[in-house]
Amino acid sequence: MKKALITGITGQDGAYLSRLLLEKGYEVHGIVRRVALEDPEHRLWRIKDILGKLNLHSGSLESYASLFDVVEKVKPDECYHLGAQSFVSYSFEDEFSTINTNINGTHYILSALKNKAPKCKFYFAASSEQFGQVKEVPQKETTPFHPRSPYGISKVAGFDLTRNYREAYDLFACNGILFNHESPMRGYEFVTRKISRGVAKIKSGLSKELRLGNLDAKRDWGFAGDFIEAMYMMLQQDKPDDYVIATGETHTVKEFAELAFSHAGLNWKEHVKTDETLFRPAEVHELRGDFTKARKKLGWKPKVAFEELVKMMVDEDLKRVGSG
Ligand code: NAP
Ligand code: G4F
Repeated sequence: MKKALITGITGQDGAYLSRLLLEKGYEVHGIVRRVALEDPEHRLWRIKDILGKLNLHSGSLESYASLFDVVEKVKPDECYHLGAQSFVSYSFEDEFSTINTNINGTHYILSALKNKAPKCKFYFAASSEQFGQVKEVPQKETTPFHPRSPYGISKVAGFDLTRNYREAYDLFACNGILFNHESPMRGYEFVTRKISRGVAKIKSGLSKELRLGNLDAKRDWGFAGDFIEAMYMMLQQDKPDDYVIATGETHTVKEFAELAFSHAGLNWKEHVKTDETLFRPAEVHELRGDFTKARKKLGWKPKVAFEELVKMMVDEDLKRVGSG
């Protein structure tokens, strides 16, 4: 039985990926923070129903020793490094901890694998945020990086560390440059979930307005369930490589909000208020990915389209707040 180790197993992608790997017959191990084991009801909610099938180990991305111990104990065949401080906005508020966790965490796990499981295949959760002030539209694997946030900078460093471990130590290390991907399991602070949850609360009378920042930002939004399949596919190839994973379509935050509100029979203009305090010090204005390489080499393509994604998220939140 193959063994997979997932950092960030409690997050959106970790929750989808662990289900996929269990279905494929893997023994699935995950690294979680110690506090999560003490408060499973809240901190493990995304993997609550599969907890009995998972092997969880406590560890932190800030501690080399804790990661080293888990890698030594598990000796995984595949490692998916998804753990990170992933909220771009917060990375401006606490740039030092974001940079520390995201860069050192990636470095620690790579080094532990090199020492204790050098045959393990490694996936790094790189990001379209690395393109930042974009040099071309759409962005592909060869587009130069120009990150616009401490988060983006940390992901460029993780990307380079991953590539360097591949080139210097022959580690089977891949970068998945994933564009925004969403789902009903998305964290509440990200704009899509903030909108779908906001719509559900307004529809059920629990709230009247939704405060948002830059409505003109454009994102290439896909479905997390589709995107995690690409992670798995990258590690099943003969050679390690880097891939852009995206839908190729871009939409503004305003379009997302308009569709989400109208799906619930509401007019977004009556409820959405622009709040200048939610604007970022430096914005990434337009992301659109070209996934041609992934289509040709991995045979991957997205299945869920924008409209379906928005409706899925709103429907799920309406059910959760009890008005669906
Ligand atoms: P997420 O829901 O925010 O999950 C992040 C995970 O990292 C959580 O399990 C979190 O654990 C863990 N983590 C954070 N700090 C940690 C620390 N110090 N020690 C141990 N674990 C820590 O993110 P996601 O959306 O699933 O994304 C997965 C990865 O892909 C992230 O690296 C993200 O940056 C990257 N990415 C995401 C997207 C996207 O659109 N979703 C696009 C490109 C790249 P807790 O539950 O304990 O906080
Ligand atoms: O949903 P967001 O916070 O996602 P962002 O910044 O694009 O980052 C996400 O995708 C990256 C891949 O490109 C990942 F690497 C990263 O980990 C994360 O998953 O914001 C999307 C857009 C931004 O332009 C933001 O300025 O929405 C705009 N926005 C407008 N109002 C808002 C809001 N964002 C948030 N979070 N909250 C608002 O009220």
